[in-house]
Amino acid sequence: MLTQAQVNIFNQQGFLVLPGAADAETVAAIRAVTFSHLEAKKEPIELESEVNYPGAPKSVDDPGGATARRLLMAYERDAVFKAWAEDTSVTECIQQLLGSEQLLLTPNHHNTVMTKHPKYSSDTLWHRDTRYWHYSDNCLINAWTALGPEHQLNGGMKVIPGSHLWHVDDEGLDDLQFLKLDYEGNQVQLAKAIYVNLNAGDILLFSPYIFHAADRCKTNDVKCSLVFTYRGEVTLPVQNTKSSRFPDIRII
Ligand SMILES: O=C(O)CCC(=O)C(=O)O
Repeated sequence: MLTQAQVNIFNQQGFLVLPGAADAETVAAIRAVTFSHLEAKKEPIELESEVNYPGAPKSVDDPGGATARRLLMAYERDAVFKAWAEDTSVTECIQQLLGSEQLLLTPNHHNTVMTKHPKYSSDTLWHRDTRYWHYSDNCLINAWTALGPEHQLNGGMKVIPGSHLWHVDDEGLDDLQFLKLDYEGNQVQLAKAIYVNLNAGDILLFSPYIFHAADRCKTNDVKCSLVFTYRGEVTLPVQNTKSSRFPDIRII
């Protein structure tokens, strides 16, 4: 279980790293399935060329156009991913942070192996995940397991600590609800951004309401991370939205 100090960090900063949460054997098993599914192009896959983010190939016919960005439906994809999503050493910590009786995993958001490939990956600009999510509140938690080192050069995660507690003016966001980089009112907050350096097996727990971003991969190795989203019983998906498309899965 987490210490009170860790709970306080999560509540104040909006994120918390659990170093070495997955052991080397677990990471190796998850990586083996990931690379075999990438090799086999096992659907469903989101391609870099589909997202239109800076750095991504413009179309599937361009060089690198078939590069995967995310292996979707990770929980359903393979028993190795499912087992990690259900591992109590992590899920009980998430339940503790949520202060909930139950813990549910949503197959509708993240539920993915996020990949960043050399040459053809993209920049994800500053956003809150909740921009296209529909819940009764924002008390969800993402669990991002690093399957290798993650840092500034290979597209590692950046966060703005404490930004899950801000109010942001509409003028501070562009049409896709990314933080405007040239908006005066965002400068003080953008200056607080940090990279979250991770090693294989570390977990980054973060509020989907925190502003986060990541650059493209500038190294020669594929970076990959397994990502799931959880909620407690009081946080309900709004019916007939993307967040209720598939029923949530009871974990605890
Ligand atoms: O690795 C990235 O590009 C960031 C991914 C991300 O923030 C997201 O999928 O919400």
